[in-house]
Order: sequence, then structure tokens, then C-alpha cells
Amino acid sequence: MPTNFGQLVMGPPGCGKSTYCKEMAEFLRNLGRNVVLVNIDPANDVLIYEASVDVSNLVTVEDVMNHKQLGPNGGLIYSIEYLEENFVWFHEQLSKFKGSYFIFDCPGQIELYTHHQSMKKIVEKLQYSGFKLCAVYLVDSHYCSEPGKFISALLMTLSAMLHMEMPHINVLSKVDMMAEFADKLPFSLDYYTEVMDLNYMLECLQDDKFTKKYKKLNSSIVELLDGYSLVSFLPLNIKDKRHLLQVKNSFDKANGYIYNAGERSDVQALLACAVGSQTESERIGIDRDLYTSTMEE
Ligand SMILES: Nc1nc2c(ncn2[C@@H]2O[C@H](COP(=O)(O)OP(=O)(O)O)[C@@H](O)[C@H]2O)c(=O)[nH]1
Ligand SMILES: [Mg+2]
Repeated sequence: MPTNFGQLVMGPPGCGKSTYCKEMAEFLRNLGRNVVLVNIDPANDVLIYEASVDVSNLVTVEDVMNHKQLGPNGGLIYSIEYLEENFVWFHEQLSKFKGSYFIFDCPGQIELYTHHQSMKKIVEKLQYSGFKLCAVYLVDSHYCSEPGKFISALLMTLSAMLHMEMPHINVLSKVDMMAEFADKLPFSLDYYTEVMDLNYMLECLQDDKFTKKYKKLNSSIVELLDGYSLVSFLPLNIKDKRHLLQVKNSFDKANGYIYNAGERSDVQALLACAVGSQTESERIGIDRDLYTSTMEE
């Protein structure tokens, strides 16, 4: 029986999930992969790609809001709970595309990834029925513009990693926009992607006008993040093919696609992908020049 590989694209609203799904699907299709796009964001009323499976055929937030007298957030949570209850429908839809590579465009309500149970249960059911999945968690690079925002993004990302309990890669999206707020960035791009020594960030937090009154809390949060030492990001400008390739290599390792699917038959390419044998400048140096030149002036 063919294995179904795939990824769930998660992250807060507006971080670029749907755009990523569309562009990554195209990128992978150009490499010869048979990609199926699945929309599981019931709030996605206008789709920018053609979805082979669309949760709106089962439930829409608008209907839920009208029938259950809920607001947009409650409506979305209810819709995902409804999808979980109707997993048989969902599985039947996906079964039509056996052996494909699945990209799931997920909703932007982060409580679904940090503490609510339905997304986790949907993932468990998919894994139980043979899907090999990983999470691609997008965070808008605008979060780097203030120390408090960056720390909250790290906490949110860490919570999602711990809660979802699945192979996980994190992506800092829209890095092409970083030059616009370069004057606000005390550190270079690799500091944010590698999440280097957070004591430097702590110093910024202790001086920042919004966070300086919470000195003990700031220290505890930084200590917690340092203790887990799990969060790092890959940079992504959606128009940059080198970034798409880096992200692809990373998610293919995360869910084991490179070891099973036989797409990259060339042994050297396989090894390079498997052991991550890239030089530092290949991985991030070009980006530093492109996106942070104004920061270093
Ligand atoms: N500059 C820039 N804009 C992006 C990038 N990725 C997405 N966007 C824009 O961000 C906005 C929100 O993207 P969308 O995919 O709808 O986000 P979602 O709510 O997470 O699905 C759209 O206007 C996209 O064109 C990127 O890499 N660079
Ligand atoms: Mg979207």
C-alpha cells in the first residue's frame, strides 16, 4: 500500500500559510511530486489555489455562526471539532488521492495548536490511518520588530511543538519585509532564526518600555525557553526558490519522505539532504546580505 506523506501548515492568522501552500505545491510539482492541496481552514472563503479536498464542503464558519449563535472565533473552533467528529468523511475524501503528497492548509487560531484537542486528535487519526506527517509552523518575521513580540512568538511556537507532539519545523515567513523595520532590530537575521543566546534578548526586554516592569517574569520566560532549547526557524521569502528548497529539505527529513519516496535517487543528493551538509553561508549567508544589509549600516 502506498504511504501518504504530507505536512500541516500551521501558524497565526496572516503569517502566510495559504500563500506558502500554493507556492510550495507549485515548487514540489515542478520537481515532479504529485501534490494534493487540502484546505482545512473553514474560514478560508476565497481560496488562492485549487483545493482537491475542501473542508468548506462539510462545514463553514458562516453557517456555524448563524446556526449556533457563535462569534467568528467560536465558530471556527466548533467547525474544527465538527471536522474531528466527521473524520470518516474527511478520510474518505483523502482516500481518493492515495499515495500523493498532502499539504494541509490549517486555520490561524493558535489555540488549536497550543491547547485545544481537536487538531491534535485529527492528526493522530491521520497518523493512525497511515499518514506520515510533519508540522510546518509559520511565524511572521514582523514578530522580530519588538523584543516582547519575539519572545511571545517563541513561547507560542514552543507550546505548539510540545502540544502537537509531531515532527515539527518552524519557519520565519516574509523575511523580505524585514528591511522595512531594520532600524528596530538590535540583532542580525541569524540571531532570530537560530534563537541564539536569549540573554541578549533579556537585556532588551529589561530595557523595553512595555516589558521593563516585569523583570522577574522576563527572566523566567527566557529561562524556560533556554531550558527547552527547541525553537529555531528557517527563513522564508516565498519568492525565493533557495528558501523553498531549504524548507523542502527540512520537512522531507522531518517526516522521513527522503528515506521512502525515492524521489531523489541520486545518492549524493540524498546524503546531503539527510545529513544537512550545507555550509553556513549556503544556509543563511545570502539572506543576511539580502535582508539585513540596512541593519548593519
Ligand atoms: N512580502 C511577503 N508577503 C507575503 C509572503 N508570504 C505571504 N505574504 C503575504 O501575506 C499576506 C497573508 O498571507 P496568507 O497566505 O493569506 O496568510 P494566512 O492567513 O496565514 O493564510 C498576503 O497578502 C500574502 O501575499 C512573503 O514571503 N513575503
Ligand atoms: Mg489562509
